[in-house]
Amino acid sequence: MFSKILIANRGEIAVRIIRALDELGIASVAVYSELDRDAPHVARAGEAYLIGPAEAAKSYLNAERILEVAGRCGAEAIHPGYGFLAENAAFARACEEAGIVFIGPPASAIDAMGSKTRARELMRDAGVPIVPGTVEAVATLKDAERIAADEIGYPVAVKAAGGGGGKGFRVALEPGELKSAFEGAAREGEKFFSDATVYLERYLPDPRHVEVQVLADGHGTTIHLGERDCSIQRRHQKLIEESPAPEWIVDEALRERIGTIAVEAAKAVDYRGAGTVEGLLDSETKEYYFLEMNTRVQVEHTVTEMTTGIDIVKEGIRVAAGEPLSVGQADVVLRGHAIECRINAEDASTKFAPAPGRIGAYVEPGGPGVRVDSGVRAGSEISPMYDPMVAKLIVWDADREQATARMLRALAEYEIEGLKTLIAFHRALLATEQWARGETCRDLLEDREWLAALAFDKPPAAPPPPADEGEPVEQTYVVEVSGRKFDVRVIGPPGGPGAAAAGNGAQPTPKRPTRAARERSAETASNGHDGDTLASPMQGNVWKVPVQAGQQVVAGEIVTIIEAMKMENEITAHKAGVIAELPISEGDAVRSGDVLAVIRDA
Ligand code: MV4
Repeated sequence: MFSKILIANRGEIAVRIIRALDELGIASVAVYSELDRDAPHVARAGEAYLIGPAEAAKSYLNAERILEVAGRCGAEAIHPGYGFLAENAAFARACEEAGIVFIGPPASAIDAMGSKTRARELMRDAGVPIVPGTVEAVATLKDAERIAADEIGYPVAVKAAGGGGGKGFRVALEPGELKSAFEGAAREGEKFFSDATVYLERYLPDPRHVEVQVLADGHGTTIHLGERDCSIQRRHQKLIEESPAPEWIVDEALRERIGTIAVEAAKAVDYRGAGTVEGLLDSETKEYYFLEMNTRVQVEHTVTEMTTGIDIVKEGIRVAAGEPLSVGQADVVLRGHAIECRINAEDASTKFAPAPGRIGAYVEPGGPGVRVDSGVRAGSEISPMYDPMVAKLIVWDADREQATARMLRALAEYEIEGLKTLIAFHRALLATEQWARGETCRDLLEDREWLAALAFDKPPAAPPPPADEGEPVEQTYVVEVSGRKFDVRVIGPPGGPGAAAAGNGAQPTPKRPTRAARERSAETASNGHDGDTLASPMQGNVWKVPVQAGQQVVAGEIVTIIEAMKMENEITAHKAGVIAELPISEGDAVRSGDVLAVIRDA
């Protein structure tokens, strides 16, 4: 077994991995960006090293720097978590060349599953059912038109070959829509994956997203841990996941069948470690189709851990160390029902717009059957630079109905001051008939009126400012010596440099936001637009501007799409009129409160 592992990640998953390492008696090494100096994953690890500025490209994606730190501190392996470098085959190879174990599958398996067309071809050859469509790239619109009309039939899905998780996914319900779907998917593929290649699938009307957790070791064992149902998603972002699927959707025989499909899929690419086979289930015909394989530990691995009692992160580490899995297929017994709610810093009432900010008071729920995997604490800043997920709330109970009641109770216990999160959305959704009936809730997630009722009636209270004067306190200063983090304790008067990181030994004092930040948040709170001016509700990058100055718009028409926190956010006209000013163009960086357009009455 390893004696020291570096975690190339941040937030809740870094903390989750460190917990596994603590239990296995393995030393942990955190890496962090300048923005994450005070982050829990840094405090929690045995050692921590600064790897660069806030931008992920210069820190958490900086493979060279991370490998250099691993070499310097003597880590024998790197755990990538999810996101960042987790599915980067070049990084897996670079680890191998540096003599450091990449905790994940072989680079060849990442490559095979990374290309969706290659994956479909491999799966078809292995006898794994794939969604009917092409296994080869479709080069031109003309080809697409012919194949859609003669071989697949409408509606068709156009997907980017480099895609996954819904990026570069467009639907053409009829021939007239194919051109824009084809071009849209290609453009998005180019933008996100530097690959404009697309392929076609039959579009299934209202399938369920059902995925299977697999584990494989280097001793010939590949097993599955049952399914997760992740059908509650919006714009391909999963919001709620459960394991198992509702019993009237997946019965024991179907579980056996899709479990076997998933094991076959993993074996076809010589898989190692923890992975997930994603698929679509037609709930009427019970037909199951392979969609893609995620070659990493996933956000929602937790619900499977709750129903199987198997620690998926630890099993992945064991396998990477060359050990056999600690369980065989016969040891996998599903018990009860688990549900996970993603607690994102988002505002469901404004189309799930990112809502970064600083957390004031913070109390996590507890009690029987409740698990919280979080990467924050009181005073933490949720930055627009990273993923908006602040925590995952997971519950377990004997069945789906009781697990739902327990989740509602836990959501009610959760206190997150100063930040807009999806807690209210989850409470509302889990109380619906649709959820109780196990529906995919796709209509509800787009229902403006239903979501509008979840609006925050007032800006959440700002965190209290720390006391400016008083008794001498013990303060912990974070000091970096040659990039390595040390905590230095100083007894003295409060205030002074580094005082923001001060604590009384346990709870850190929330930082007071800078004046500029307070002013910015006041602007956002005032709704973003007054009169003719449409102001940006968020910080991000202008991705598209489908309108032009001088053009007439109706209220609700898309004025621009801003990319922030990995999400595309449609910003719509707040009133009808003529666009008098349009001071933005594609690629611009905008801050919260910046003017996007001025719309005058026509
Ligand atoms: C599909 C589909 C229908 N037909 N593919 C792909 C990524 C995943 N996030 C959802 N994806 C879908 N792929 C074909 N050929 C419908 C979806 C889909 C979906 C599936 C199950 C449950 C909820 C969904 C929400 C949006 C899209």
